[in-house]
Amino acid sequence: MFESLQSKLSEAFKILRGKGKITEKNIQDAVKQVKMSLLEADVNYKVVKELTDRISQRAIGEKVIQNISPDQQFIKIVNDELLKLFGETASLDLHSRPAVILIVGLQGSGKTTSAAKLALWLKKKNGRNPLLVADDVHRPAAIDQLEALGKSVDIPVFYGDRKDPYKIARESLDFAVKKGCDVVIVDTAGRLQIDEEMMKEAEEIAKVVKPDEVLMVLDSMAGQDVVNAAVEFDKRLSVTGFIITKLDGDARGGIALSTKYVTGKPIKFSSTGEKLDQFDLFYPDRIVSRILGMGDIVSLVEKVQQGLDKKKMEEMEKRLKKAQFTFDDFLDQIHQIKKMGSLSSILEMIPGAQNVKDLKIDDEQVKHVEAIINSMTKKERSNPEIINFSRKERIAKGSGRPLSEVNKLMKNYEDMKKMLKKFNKIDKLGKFPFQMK
Ligand SMILES: Nc1nc2c(ncn2[C@@H]2O[C@H](COP(=O)(O)OP(=O)(O)O)[C@@H](O)[C@H]2O)c(=O)[nH]1
Ligand SMILES: [Mg+2]
Repeated sequence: MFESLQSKLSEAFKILRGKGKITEKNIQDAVKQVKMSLLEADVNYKVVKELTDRISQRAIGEKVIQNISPDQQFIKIVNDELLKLFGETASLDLHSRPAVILIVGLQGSGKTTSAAKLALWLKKKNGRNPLLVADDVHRPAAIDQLEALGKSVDIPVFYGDRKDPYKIARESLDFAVKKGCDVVIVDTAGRLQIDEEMMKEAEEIAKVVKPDEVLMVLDSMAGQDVVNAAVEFDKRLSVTGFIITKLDGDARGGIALSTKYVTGKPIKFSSTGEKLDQFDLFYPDRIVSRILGMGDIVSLVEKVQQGLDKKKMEEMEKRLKKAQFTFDDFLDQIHQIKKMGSLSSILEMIPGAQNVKDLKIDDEQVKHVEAIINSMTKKERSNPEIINFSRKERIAKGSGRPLSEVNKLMKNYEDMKKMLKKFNKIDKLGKFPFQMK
């Protein structure tokens, strides 16, 4: 799957390979190649625009990381942005008893096969007791097809009078209760194209069975108009998610990459073959790693990025031990803490830190603190004790913050320093409390 997209994207990465540094020009070239690759893979143009805008913004804005080459860094960015496009792995909401899943989609997309696969998946992975309902009465073979599939995995199939889709739907619910089935999967008829009659039928069936989930089946090998069909189905039937099929073939990627963005609804399952167990939840990270074929590089960059933060913390630790805590460190520390989450949760782990009041940090505050520190001279930052009243006044003016705020920051700094002195005493007895795990 996605071979052609993968090889085109690797051309984009090559543009940055061997380059000493990332410049705006070579990023633009690489992004342009990414754009072309995606368009050729039949990705919706809106998706392409959004995605490449984000990639180029990040690539231009991001600092070059030591030990990572520009193309590796770029690959990581593309990876992250593709992941964002899919969102989290989504599951099913099957709380009612029996829960009902309506399977809809165009003809040949893989509805009947997917219905059986999903039944097997729910049985095996979730311990559910499914009932399959053959509600495609337009193609006589469709009922037989589902019946055969059900038999092969020992799952009951209901088909009623084989004629009236609404009656079949209604009766299937009673049948499920009688049989002790806790989830009902209804296979419906599809057409080659969107068709009013088909839509009406699906709508009417939905009214009868009141589905918990409406899953539309999408053939990943189909053209882009399938995404438009998805929008239409969603409008009429309130789709809750998609099953993307035939990912074992040479799908171009367009359907997989466009669906979530265009419809706002997640891809929930992927089907990767004709065998009934070739079916699973849709895992965005696996798909992205297939699209990029760069799993190793992505994890390398991740490791280095984590390592960078760790190295910074270790340097900080050394300086703190020597009580060389400056305003530059202060700012750095705030940024690090912000990245890690809430300050209070970190402070809780530090003995004595409960005495430091009012250290809640929000973005606005960080900006103000940053402004104040930036208005200090280099000398002031590394020797805060020289900051007298007139210097404070100058700093307040320069940063556009009130004098009281400058005073408060000085006070916080003093508190933090005092706290560190305490730590250093503790350290003589045991471990330094800022130890990295
Ligand atoms: N290779 C492959 N074939 C599939 C997959 N899903 C369905 N098919 C095949 O696609 C064809 C149409 O499937 P079917 O379930 O009858 O589609 P329906 O018309 O939507 O019900 C059948 O030959 C299936 O075996 C898949 O994930 N991979
Ligand atoms: Mg079918």
